Amino acid sequence: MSISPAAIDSYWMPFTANRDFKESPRIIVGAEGHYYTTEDGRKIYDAFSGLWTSGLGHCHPGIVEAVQKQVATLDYSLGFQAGSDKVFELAERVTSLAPEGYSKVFFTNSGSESADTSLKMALGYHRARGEGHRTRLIGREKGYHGVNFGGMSVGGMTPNRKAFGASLLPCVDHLSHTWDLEHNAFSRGQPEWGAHLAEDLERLAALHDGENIAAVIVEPVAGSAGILPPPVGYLERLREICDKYGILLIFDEVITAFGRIGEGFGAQRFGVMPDIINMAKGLTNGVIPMGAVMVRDEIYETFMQGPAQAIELFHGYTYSGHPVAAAAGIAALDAYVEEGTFEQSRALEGHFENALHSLADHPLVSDVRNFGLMGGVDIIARPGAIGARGLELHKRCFWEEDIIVRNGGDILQFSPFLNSRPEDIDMTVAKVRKVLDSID
Ligand code: PXG
Ligand code: PLP
Repeated sequence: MSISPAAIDSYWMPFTANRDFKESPRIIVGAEGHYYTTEDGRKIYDAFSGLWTSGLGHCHPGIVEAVQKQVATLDYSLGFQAGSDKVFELAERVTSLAPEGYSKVFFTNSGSESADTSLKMALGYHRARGEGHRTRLIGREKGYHGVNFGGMSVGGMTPNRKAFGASLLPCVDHLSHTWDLEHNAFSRGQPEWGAHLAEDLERLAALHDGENIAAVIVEPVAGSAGILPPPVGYLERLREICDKYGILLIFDEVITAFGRIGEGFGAQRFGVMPDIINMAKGLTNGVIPMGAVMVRDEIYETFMQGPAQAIELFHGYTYSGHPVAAAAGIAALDAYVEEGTFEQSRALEGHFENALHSLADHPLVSDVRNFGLMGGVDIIARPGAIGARGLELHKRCFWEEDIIVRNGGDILQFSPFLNSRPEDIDMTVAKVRKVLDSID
């Protein structure tokens, strides 16, 4: 059954070139394992594992069963002054994957909500400590923290900000990004050059006074901006400077948590412990929307003041801790442990890195970057038509090669399943090369 033109026309799609899409709609109607099914009955290999979401594969039987059971048992429960059994269980399971010292989790419905929640927690924490003057928030150029006003303001992707400039939060500043073709082109994993870029925080501390800064938020590996791994020593240095000035460090791990870089959290992979960790996506394997913010114990304890009947944090969402999402989360976390998913991911890294860097010799490729199972390949833009070649590549991969390859403008992004087979990664890269060879 095909979708009517009126239906296609009715939907305002997110982060999509709507008019271009509606000329040749790419409609997905089913999924199983590593494949989508399209409306015209084709099986499409998903080289982006959802939208960084579905590392275990689609329609994972354990998660499907847990969701089906939960929705028939407790479809919804209010989460304010009451809560479902499942959300408490999930909170404990999330903290059990975390390094020591993070024992409290707050639930949201997305990465964007996690970003805004974490910023509010940072401001509230300082106020509770009698340091309400710490109002400044620091993000980073090329950072992505979702699309709500807080996350957009600390974010550093120009197209996401420019139309809304006048309404961005005040009291925000940005560290410089770490991408540098002159020193770091075609780096494998973490670039050797660039730890000194963390000193930019010293500059901002001098400018605003470190005592006025509440928090610094960064992605351990920048994702949306095109996969920018941190230079060796960079995150360690950020942590040191934050400690020096009493600034909270927030890691936005919406992409990097749950095995994408071979550990439960990127903090563990890098051995750098932030004060707050944001997550979403892999928390439920993408099956039901859910995000979370996990904090160091001291942050939670600082809020636990005043009369016992008083609400400590005036923040929450109608769907915070939704029982069906929580059931999906528990089943996803079970699967990660039972199937050894993080270890599978780690074991695949070397193969993925070599496969991706095999594209480096292509005349249309200007940079290749990777860390864990995150990969970015820069395609040289068509003169005067930024993004056109990237979008055409995505479309031709879909129509001609039966594969989903995500483009962010002219950057191709790769997010293989955590349990991919090496030959599927080779197949992905071979198909991309084939399309690159024939694109103008
Ligand atoms: N923080 C980070 C680090 C993210 O990667 C968000 C926040 C926002 O999450 P929600 O759930 O509100 O979308 C993200 C989301 C891409 C791409 O192509 C990445 C994201 C979303 C859409 C596309 O890399 N990341
Ligand atoms: N707008 C209105 C009018 C509401 O009543 C609510 C929640 O009750 C919201 C927005 C916030 O919705 P949510 O809690 O789903 O984020």
